[in-house]
Amino acid sequence: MVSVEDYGKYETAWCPGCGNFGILNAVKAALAGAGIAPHQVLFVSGIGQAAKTPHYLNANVFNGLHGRHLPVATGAKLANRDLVVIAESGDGCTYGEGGNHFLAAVRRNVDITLLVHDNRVYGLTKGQASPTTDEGVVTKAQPFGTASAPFNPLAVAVALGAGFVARGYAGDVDHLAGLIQAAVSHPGFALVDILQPCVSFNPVNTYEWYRERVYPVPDDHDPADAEAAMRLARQWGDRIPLGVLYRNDRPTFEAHFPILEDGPLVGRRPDYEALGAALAARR
Ligand SMILES: Cc1ncc(C[n+]2csc(CCOP(=O)(O)OP(=O)(O)O)c2C)c(N)n1
Ligand code: SF4
Repeated sequence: MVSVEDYGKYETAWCPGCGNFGILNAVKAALAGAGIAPHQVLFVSGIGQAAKTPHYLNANVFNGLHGRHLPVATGAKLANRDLVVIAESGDGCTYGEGGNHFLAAVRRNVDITLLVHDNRVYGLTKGQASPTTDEGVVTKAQPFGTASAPFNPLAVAVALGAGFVARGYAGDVDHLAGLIQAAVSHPGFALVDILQPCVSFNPVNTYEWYRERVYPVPDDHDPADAEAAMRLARQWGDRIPLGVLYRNDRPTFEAHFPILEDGPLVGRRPDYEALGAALAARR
């Protein structure tokens, strides 16, 4: 049996009260609850406060460059599809620096889970506007208010036909753990965008602000209905829906490559003779 303790307990560099703590606890609860042991998981992150999360987990970890977690996670999954691959980073890292990789991952439908700690600011670099900061919000770097309209990751993911699209909240750990478990078990690309209060640099989207607005996706919502999902994805302001907004079962990226059918690439020995012959034929 796998327990939360198997995922370890480490000292963190986060501010007291940061929403990242709730997300870390939800990740551990989700994996332990699903019976997934630490050696079966690979976490891939970029740079930022959120991207430190895998440092605080006893599992396989690749901590790479800002915005480049999704290409690395894709490569790892293609090389070893026996691994549960979880890409985890902030909204800046994922939707800003890694924005094009996000679009490619959704379109490809690689069987990985993407957890985005969406605190709606660049936290590590002290609170500049990120792609999800609302227009007009004043930060130290945007003293006249953020000039761009916000990026809506859920609406974009639904529009591109992502396999699994959900929104969680760091302040509701049990609900979030359930969403993460569902995302990990989905066969295809699964996005969980997680509302995460940043108590140091986001004075707008606080725990209190979210508490007054979040509500569970209605029981009669059909996640196969893309139009209904899009309506929920675009809802923001007074009411913010939490839960699985959209899902479909389109084929994964991996399913397009017959070479992957014979098991993980990491478990196979290259045929050096055939490789040598192929190279020699090109001399
Ligand atoms: C290519 C590149 N650009 C910029 C930076 C500087 N940088 C490091 S962390 C960071 C902000 C991270 O914000 P986010 O991804 O939202 O995560 P958070 O810290 O809020 O969790 C930035 C801009 C960098 N390391 N590499
Ligand atoms: S700056 Fe914000 S995101 Fe970073 S640890 Fe502190 S509260 Fe969390």
